[in-house]
Amino acid sequence: MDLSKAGKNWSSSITVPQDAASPMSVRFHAFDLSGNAASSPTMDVVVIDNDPPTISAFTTTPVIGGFHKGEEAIFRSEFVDNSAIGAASLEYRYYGGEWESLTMSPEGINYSATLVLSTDRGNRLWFRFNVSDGVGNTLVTGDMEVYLYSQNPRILTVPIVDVMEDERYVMVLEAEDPDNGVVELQWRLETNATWLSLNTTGISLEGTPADDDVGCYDANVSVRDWEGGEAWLSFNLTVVDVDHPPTIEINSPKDGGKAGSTVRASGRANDDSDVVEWVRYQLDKGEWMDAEGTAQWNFDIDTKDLKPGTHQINVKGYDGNSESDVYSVSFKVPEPESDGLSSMQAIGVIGAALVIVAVGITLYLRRK
Ligand SMILES: [Ca+2]
Ligand SMILES: [Ca+2]
Ligand SMILES: [Ca+2]
Ligand SMILES: [Ca+2]
Repeated sequence: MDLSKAGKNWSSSITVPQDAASPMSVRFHAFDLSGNAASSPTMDVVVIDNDPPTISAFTTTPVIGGFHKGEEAIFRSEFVDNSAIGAASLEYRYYGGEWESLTMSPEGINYSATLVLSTDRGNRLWFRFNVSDGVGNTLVTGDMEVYLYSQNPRILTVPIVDVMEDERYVMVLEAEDPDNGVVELQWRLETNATWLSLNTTGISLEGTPADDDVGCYDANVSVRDWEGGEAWLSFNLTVVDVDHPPTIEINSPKDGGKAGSTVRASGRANDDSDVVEWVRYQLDKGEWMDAEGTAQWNFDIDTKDLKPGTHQINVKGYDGNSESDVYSVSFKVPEPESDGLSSMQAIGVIGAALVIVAVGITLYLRRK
């Protein structure tokens, strides 16, 4: 190309192409008006690369918006440089954290890096690419923010599915969350078992079913991690019927009462299944005998041959399956003679005793 004259100097400018090899060779030629020519030696001019790499595309697996804590995220990117890519890295940070760096490796025309997403550093991740061409030109892309989804908690409890009537049911609830080791999980219970409730302090299901509660129930227990993660445990619960022995009520005689010539005993027998096959009674340690009736029962005791003093009546019932406890009541049979005569006899005995003491004292005094 021609040079143009400015004062004593000749000059020109050229645009060095981005892909120019280095060094570039330069040589000057000069001619005078008579046709004489001269050439300079060839000079080497170093071409310095001042163009940073550029990013032409990037992808992630899973796609942005589908990142889950604890899982791998693969970042792939295509970088272009006018000479060559020297180094590439993925820079990332979590909420409140410092930037960290992961080297990206060539993979075909791309560079890639695999990041295992932290389980316990929050729900947000920022990332960017940092690429250099090896001669000091660097591309740092803008920060990109990604939401990290929480993993679902896992319920560890194996449900207890049977409970006996009148027995305390306690099922301890246990769960773990792969994201958050110590976060407090929120439990919920849905059930048609009115006798069952969620004890949120101890985190357990508790309740005591009664005879009326015998039957089958559905229970759904759920647990949440406050980050959108949730788990369910559904099971059937059966309250098993228990046939309790009957109970006995003794209405008469009153305990400790005085008996006449006949003691009429009566009362009731109650059973959870309303079955009372028999009611039996025993006087003191005698034979067991059948009472009249069952749910309402009675019997008579003739006291004519009983010794004066306290006697005991024992009563028990049977529901075809088990015997009740033995229920007892006592009564008193009085002395046959009147109280007046007994007193007179007592006075006589005391009088005789006084005479003996008086004689004894007299004998004692005479000896002295
Ligand atoms: Ca470059
Ligand atoms: Ca979680
Ligand atoms: Ca029952
Ligand atoms: Ca029963």
